[in-house]
Amino acid sequence: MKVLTDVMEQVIKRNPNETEFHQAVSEVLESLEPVAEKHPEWLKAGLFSRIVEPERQVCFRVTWVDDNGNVQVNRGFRVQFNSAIGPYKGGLRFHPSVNIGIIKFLGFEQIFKNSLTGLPIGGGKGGSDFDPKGKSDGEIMRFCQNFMFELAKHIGADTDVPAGDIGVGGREIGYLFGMYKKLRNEFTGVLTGKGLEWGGSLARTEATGYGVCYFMEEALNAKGKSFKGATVSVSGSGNVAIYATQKVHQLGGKVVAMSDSNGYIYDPEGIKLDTIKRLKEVERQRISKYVESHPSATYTEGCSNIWNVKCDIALPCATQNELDGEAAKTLIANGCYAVGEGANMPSTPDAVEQFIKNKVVFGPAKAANAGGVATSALEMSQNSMRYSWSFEEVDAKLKNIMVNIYKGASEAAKEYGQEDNLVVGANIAGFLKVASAMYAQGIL
Ligand code: NDP
Ligand code: 2IT
Repeated sequence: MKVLTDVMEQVIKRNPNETEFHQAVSEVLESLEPVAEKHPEWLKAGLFSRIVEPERQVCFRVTWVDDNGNVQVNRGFRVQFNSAIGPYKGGLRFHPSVNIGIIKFLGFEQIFKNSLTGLPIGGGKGGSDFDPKGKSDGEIMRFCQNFMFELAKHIGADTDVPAGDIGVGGREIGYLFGMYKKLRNEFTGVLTGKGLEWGGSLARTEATGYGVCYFMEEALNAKGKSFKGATVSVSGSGNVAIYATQKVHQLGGKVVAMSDSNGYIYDPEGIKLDTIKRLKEVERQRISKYVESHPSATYTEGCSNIWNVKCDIALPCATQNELDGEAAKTLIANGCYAVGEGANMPSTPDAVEQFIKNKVVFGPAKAANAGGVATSALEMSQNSMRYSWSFEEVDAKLKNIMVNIYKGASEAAKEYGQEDNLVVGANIAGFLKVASAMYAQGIL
């Protein structure tokens, strides 16, 4: 459709070199063709050109002093993409690869993901090109404090509520929260993923990984399949990968491969998660160390080779574009029949095409990994009530949300003539609510 092609051209022209952002927008706009045809009033209201432009983006200098007394300079970002259905909500990523294009792709995806949860949260994302690897606790703390010094001017419990993402976990959220509280002299739910003693929600740590499995179990059940007895590969070994692996094991599957950015381990007897948790959550070590205590396992250099391992179900839980068309073909040739995206946009467009064409049960990131942010929204509710729910209560709500996301995406896919295509279904279902809200609120 000409209007959507024009929007895409404008996005490329206006945001040169932001390839990940182009990729994310292009996929969504393609899915929205039938919606645009059905809603001429949205076209007239310029809704499609508006939704691809962030409401606000801030970029700032973060200066800090390392343990050797050297001054270090990093760049901080917060993109406040869309607030039609609630305060901006989305994680902070600390990784040397971070730039404005990456934060914008993540923020854009977040709009639709957050809408799919059914909870009142808008879309945003932030982060820094700061590399936490090899830094002391003191360096991490000083960086977080200086980052928050600036970020505090732009966020708030009813304005914008950041959380974790790659390189930002409980430790970082603690330092960020402490500094926000000191600067504002107020104790509010301005961040999620907080510690349990100071406003955090039970099950938030587990939520993204568990949610991916709840979503995929529902999608698999619809095809007469399940995790029970399945062999599973999970890329990454961070927050999402660890708790996805835990839930796969609880559901009766066996995870045989995990990775980090250096390489992957293969343990045909099933990965021993206690070892991974010790190495990654406590010692902050490389995954190669796993083989030292598990002789049944092997380590292979190069993280993308994990997709050569034969598996029934693949859960990419590391980072964007980690699974390309060739890897998708290899997985399919080896009998893989389901893929659930724990990471944001881990499959390249070629890979997604392979999965859809070959009828692989494919859970796209926006839908499959929405459990993390959904539970963040539950943390916000608990903070507002000054009350907390039990683990079982939060977990039950999370499961219910994931089942509903599956239903919403699969129904939208069917309604728009693309049965079983959850990519199209999730994009449409996520978009409809935000679009109606933007339309109702006028030309802004
Ligand atoms: P963590 O920092 O806890 O873990 C990230 C993992 O991915 C690590 O194993 C890391 O390896 C690996 N990784 C990171 N970057 C790369 C890279 N460029 N190449 C290869 N491997 C890489 O992050 P999370 O587990 O929180 O996040 C993982 C993914 O899930 C991200 O895409 C994130 O956006 C997404 N996500 C996270 C949510 C959350 O609640 N945390 C919610 C929804 C999505 P290494 O240690 O070697 O760097
Ligand atoms: O990508 C994501 O959804 C997250 N990193 C979690 C965001 C959140 O606000 O919990």
